[in-house]
Amino acid sequence: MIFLSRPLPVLMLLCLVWSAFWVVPQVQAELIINEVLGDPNQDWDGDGTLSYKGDEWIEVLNNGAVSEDLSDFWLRDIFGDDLHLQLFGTLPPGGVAVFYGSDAMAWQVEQGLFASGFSINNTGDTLELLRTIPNEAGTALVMIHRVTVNNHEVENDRSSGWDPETGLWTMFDALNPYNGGFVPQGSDCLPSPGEPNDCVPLVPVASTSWNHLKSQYR
Ligand SMILES: [Ca+2]
Ligand SMILES: [Ca+2]
Ligand SMILES: [Ca+2]
Repeated sequence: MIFLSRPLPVLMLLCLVWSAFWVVPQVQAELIINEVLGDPNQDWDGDGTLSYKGDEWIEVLNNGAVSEDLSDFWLRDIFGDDLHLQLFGTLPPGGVAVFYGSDAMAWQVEQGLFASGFSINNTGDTLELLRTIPNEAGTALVMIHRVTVNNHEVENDRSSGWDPETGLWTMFDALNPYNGGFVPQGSDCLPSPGEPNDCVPLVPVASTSWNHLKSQYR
């Protein structure tokens, strides 16, 4: 695979082409950024340790009618020109896939880049999904979807994403409820990495009355 055998020149070329195309308007996206968690407070990637870089995650959704080869897609934030991750795998129509900061760090190391992960700023950030498009010069990178997360969305274990019921960008704050006045408001739903954004509430531990508790020990 050319990309792996000569990673840096190809990456540099893609960055150059990207910089030339940065004003290309957003096109109709079939793959979209579906959910983002930028301030992890638990081991979301399951590697046994909590990492402020490795446990960030970004989920994508295939809104189209055909399977997508995810290696044509890239993620980055708007601070700096670096691409943070070339996606991998395939995604059927309606499917979702989650990518962790640790995936980005592994890819960055493979490319000889600094392992910054997704670098989702905890005071808010804008994230972009790009697609490799063949053209006469070879390939170009086109930005196909962009989302912005605000300061109150990027707090411990809050995620935000598209509500499939309303089609609106919402916040999944069941692990860290938000009662402030900024939008999006909280939904009391759980983050759902790798799953559709259907609302799953936090189930409270079963409670009992004091009289019922006393009756158990008489
Ligand atoms: Ca982890
Ligand atoms: Ca962060
Ligand atoms: Ca989800």
